[in-house]
Amino acid sequence: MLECWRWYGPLDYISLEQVAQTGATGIVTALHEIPYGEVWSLEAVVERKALIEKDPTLGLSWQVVESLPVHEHIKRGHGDLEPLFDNYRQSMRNLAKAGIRTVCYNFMPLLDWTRTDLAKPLPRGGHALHFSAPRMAAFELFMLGRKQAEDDYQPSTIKEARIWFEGSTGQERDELLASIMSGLPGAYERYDCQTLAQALAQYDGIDRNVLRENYKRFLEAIIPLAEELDMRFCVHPDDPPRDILGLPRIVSNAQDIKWILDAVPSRSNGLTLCSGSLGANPGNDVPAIAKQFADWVFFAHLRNVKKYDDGSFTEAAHLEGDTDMVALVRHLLNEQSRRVQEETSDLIPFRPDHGHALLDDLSAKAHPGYPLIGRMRGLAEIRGLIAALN
Ligand code: DNO
Repeated sequence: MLECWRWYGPLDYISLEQVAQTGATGIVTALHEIPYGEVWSLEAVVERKALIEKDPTLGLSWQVVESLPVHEHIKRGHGDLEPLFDNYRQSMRNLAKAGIRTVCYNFMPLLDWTRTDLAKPLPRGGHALHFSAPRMAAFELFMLGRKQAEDDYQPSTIKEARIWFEGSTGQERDELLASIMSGLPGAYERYDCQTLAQALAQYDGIDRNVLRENYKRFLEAIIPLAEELDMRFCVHPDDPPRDILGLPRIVSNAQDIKWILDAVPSRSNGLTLCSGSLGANPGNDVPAIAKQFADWVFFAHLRNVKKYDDGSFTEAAHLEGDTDMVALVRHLLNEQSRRVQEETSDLIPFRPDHGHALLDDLSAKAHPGYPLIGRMRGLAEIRGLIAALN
């Protein structure tokens, strides 16, 4: 498997020189500054690649695009989609021309990963990302005024939510909103309560079946070209893997994954195995999912979560938490050897996904969830695990 590192490009607080010292060699990045729906020009792609590969002593290369974002209109099936599909396909051609062939994307309506707390103190020091069901309920019910959210939470969670809300300061509510919004990377619209309510209203009438139709239309528009260009598209699971804010989520479990692979069967239509996203749903056995879909895993995000009964979860250290990381990595390594024997395929790229903020991370700037030292710890642990299993 190929050790990779997510780097946010020139927007990142972490330099390529620092990335090189973690030991990773593959860079996972995107042209985050380009608004959703616009073409990634060949010049811009080539320029970013040259920047990554500028200093050969660092030994870095751009291996995976994360993400080539899918415009909201495509997810909603709104308006004339052909120009958006054309732009997407043009970006694909430009990436392929530059030799970048693995592309991660997601099909989550409106939001990307969602947390309520970006700096939950850990018992022995350091911070983790955290999702609190009561805080999310407080946000939905009392800040956003989404009445139907009452059906999505246990009564005890709603009670806790009310207590928190009534005792919270304006600043705490602002922080909650900012945390919930911070999963959206790059050039995007960030919502406040009012604009989020408006954006949610645009999803009225879009249930999971409609969203699936829209997703299938997207796959049909891009996968034939991906085949032609020998590209691997790998959908990222929903995070958390369940409906949120009343929005349907359709990439949350094994049945969903199967539906996607069957919707447009192709060697170019595959999966980003994100253990942390899938692992937040108690119904998901992540190593079993990895085993079931092993030959469709084109990219892996490795991290762990600790779940609580009310639906809350905390990001755990990479080898701690509820997912058996040893079993999971074993399945991926088995698949890796199968590919090497049968297909002479490339190594499966993986990255340590997220990390705790530890030591000097606590005083350094980083994108939420993406500190230097915590992620390096995660990578080092997984590297050790791989060496032991090999
Ligand atoms: C979170 C990431 C996601 C991922 C996108 C892919 O840390 O794994 O934001 O990049 O969902 O489209």
